[in-house]
Amino acid sequence: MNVKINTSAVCITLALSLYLSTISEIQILTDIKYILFPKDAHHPFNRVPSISYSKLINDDNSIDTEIFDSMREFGFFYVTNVSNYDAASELKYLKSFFALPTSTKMALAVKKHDSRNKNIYRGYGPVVENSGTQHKEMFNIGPHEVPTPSYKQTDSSLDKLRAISREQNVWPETGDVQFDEEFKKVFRLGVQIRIAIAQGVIRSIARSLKAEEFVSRFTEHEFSTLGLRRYPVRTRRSQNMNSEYDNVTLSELEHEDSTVTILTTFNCTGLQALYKKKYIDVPPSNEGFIINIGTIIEDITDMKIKAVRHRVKQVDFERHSIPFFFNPSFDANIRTSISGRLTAAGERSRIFGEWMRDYLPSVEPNLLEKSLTTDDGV
Ligand SMILES: O=C(O)CCC(=O)C(=O)O
Repeated sequence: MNVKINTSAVCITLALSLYLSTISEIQILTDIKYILFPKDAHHPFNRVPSISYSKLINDDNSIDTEIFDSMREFGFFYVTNVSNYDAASELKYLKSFFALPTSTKMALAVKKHDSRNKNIYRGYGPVVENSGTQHKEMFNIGPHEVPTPSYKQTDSSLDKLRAISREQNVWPETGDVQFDEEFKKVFRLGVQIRIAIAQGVIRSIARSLKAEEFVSRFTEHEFSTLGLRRYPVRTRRSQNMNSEYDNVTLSELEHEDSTVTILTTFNCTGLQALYKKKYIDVPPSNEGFIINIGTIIEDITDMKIKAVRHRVKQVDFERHSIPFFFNPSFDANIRTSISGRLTAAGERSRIFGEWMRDYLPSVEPNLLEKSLTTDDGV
């Protein structure tokens, strides 16, 4: 690669950087950088901010404008310098999990994939061949370690689903006790770190919107899920794996999330986000996290921040990622926005649990048995 460096531009930038960093005028520096290095301007995501973890969880309101502006323009931002977080360790245990024998993984499969198992919502999902634009292996972990609340067949579908939202985790039993314990430790901590980040994000958005009530919609977050993902290299390609938007081959279909996502992509490329009608590569999260919101939150916040449309393009290496979907409480009001307007989700659902009862079957057919989604015949 032939890289040309403009030495005077480098010197001016360094000098300004030293001066400006002392007075925290980083945005001015960024703007000057685009004048000096026009190439950077072609990658708009270079302007997406990295927010310090400690400022976020300690409610330092100096970060609020940066978060809000980035959520409004790009629909995402980064959180970095996360104390107590070791992405390399998560990646190591994620890879070891997916390398386990199929029988060990299938013992943890959700009921949809093995009807002998009890777990319905959290657990293992094998790669489903010929699934078009979706091509991934999964293991889902939630925040609940105590037994799933019991329910009776005569309970309403909503009450049954309320119990499922608190489904107890299943964990691998490999015969190697040390591995099993470490695996649990790493990902239980991973869930806690991401919950703390998500709550910090919600509080920051609430401050920006002057809407303290917004925070109370997330007190329980029972349905939240950490998803370990492995995207294998495809051995075969066909037209139904290609995007209808621009014909790029995908391993995750274009979509918007629903609530709040704390995403780990390690050093893997492949994630793309829609910006000004074009899909653009999102720089990997490396040691930190990528934060975005989904359509329900966009609507509750009266469209003041954006649910970014994104996808994963097929890459020529085995890809790994860990999205954490942080959800409102099962009983949270999703019917009205902060300003009191009726939301799109609210036309059918009063509370988040009701919305999930309709949504899950549409994105994961057969995940929930019929008795969990309808009250017919009860
Ligand atoms: O793997 C990624 O980078 C993104 C995953 C994603 O968009 C999803 O699971 O909803």
